[in-house]
Amino acid sequence: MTLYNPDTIVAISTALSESAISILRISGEKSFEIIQKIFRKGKKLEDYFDISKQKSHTIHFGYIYDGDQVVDEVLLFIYKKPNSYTGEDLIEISCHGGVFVTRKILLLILENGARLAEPGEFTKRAFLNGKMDLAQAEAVADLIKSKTDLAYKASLNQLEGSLSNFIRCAREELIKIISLIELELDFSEEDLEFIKKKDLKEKILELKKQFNKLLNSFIEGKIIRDGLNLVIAGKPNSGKSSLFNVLLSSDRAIVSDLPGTTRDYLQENLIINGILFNLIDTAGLRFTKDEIESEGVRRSYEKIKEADLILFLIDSTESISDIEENYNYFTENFKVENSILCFTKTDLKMQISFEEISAKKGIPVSIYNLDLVDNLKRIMVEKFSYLQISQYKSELVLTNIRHKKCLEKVVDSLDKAIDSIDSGMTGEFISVDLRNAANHLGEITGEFTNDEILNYIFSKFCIGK
Ligand SMILES: Nc1nc2c(ncn2[C@@H]2O[C@H](COP(=O)(O)OP(=O)(O)O)[C@@H](O)[C@H]2O)c(=O)[nH]1
Ligand SMILES: [Mg+2]
Repeated sequence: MTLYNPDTIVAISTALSESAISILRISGEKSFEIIQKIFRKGKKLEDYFDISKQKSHTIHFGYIYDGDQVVDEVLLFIYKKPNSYTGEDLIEISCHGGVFVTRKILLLILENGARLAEPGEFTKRAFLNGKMDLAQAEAVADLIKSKTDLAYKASLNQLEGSLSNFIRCAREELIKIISLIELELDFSEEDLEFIKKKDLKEKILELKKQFNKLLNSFIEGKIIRDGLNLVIAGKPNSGKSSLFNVLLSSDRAIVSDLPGTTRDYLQENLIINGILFNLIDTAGLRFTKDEIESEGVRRSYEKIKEADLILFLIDSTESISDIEENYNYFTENFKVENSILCFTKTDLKMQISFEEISAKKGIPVSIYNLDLVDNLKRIMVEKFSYLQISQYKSELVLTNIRHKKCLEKVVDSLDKAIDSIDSGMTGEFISVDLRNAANHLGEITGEFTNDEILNYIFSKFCIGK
């Protein structure tokens, strides 16, 4: 395996746009040597400054040179191995912001012997040098991408090692059990029993319970990380696009009294009480001969299938028979747990009373009544009350699909071990299943890994991280 690449790598670590400062990062064996060639302490080329003689974690003012031309005034941050983010000799150059200057310095460093870093390559090196485990490295990517306080807290929690510690402890526990079984095998002729089969099974069941609890947190974790898909559905003209706009406080979707205006779906982010909603406005649900609109309707149904929460709208100004028909459609096709029934346009002449609306477990909504809109928002959050920040403290949640897949394999192996115990198999068989479980646990933290897994994980990072 050629996991470790000794090249010296460089990247711009800040966003490339007009900004006050930018930061370039360079890491690897030749970092000091390369920067030595283009950095001077003063305005004269002779103002030589020996980088390798400086202490780690020091900052130095100076100039970047291209030949005998000054390119920029910069600050140099020096980190000596192993005390850097990557564990290698590392320099950060803080230069004036803007695309042009930053690019020019990047080119100079490339010309002097570094190579452009791949996405996530700095963090990959941090992992390979034992600065963090794989679950923590993945948390770095999530932290950068987090859009809400909840997502930020969950990824920070993971970065600080909460998941890793849990996995490590569980794995140690498993290995302890395995060693008892294997010890017994060594003494098999003497017929010694180091652990009773009944106790063994109990210990495995206890571990399995903990893993299942973590697995069950995945849906919550996914919503914390990626947000909650909220689809607004209902017949054309029921007021979907209007509600979408009011919830977002913008005129994002086109509103019209012509049915069938929204032909595709629109998606925008909305954060309420720290919960991220991916709000989706759909084309109406109806049979239509218009080809484009019917494609829109098909996409509406697709979005409804993927939804975590559905706002189903019924126009309360429609005839009572239409309202009943709509209501029946709703009760036959939607589940109470993940939908909210809204009767819209209650500022107009309604064909259904407020009492009947609440008897149908619906809520009144009008885009011209902000109290009703706030009430809807409150109910949207309430549906997911278990996500409220006050309840989410340091409770461990699983947010990463890779971790979920590994844990499922762990539970599967534990089930096999239990089967082996129940059917009276010998210790050899039980220990093989338990070893598999321990290995799958190790995959989460990266104790067992390969190039393919690492490339997959780090390719999703941004360059410069
Ligand atoms: N008075 C009133 N009109 C509304 C309300 N919601 C929507 N409308 C009107 O109903 C028509 C259809 O709305 P639209 O949002 O385009 O419905 P969609 O087809 O479901 O997206 C438009 O003329 C809107 O102005 C409401 O709460 N009150
Ligand atoms: Mg619309």
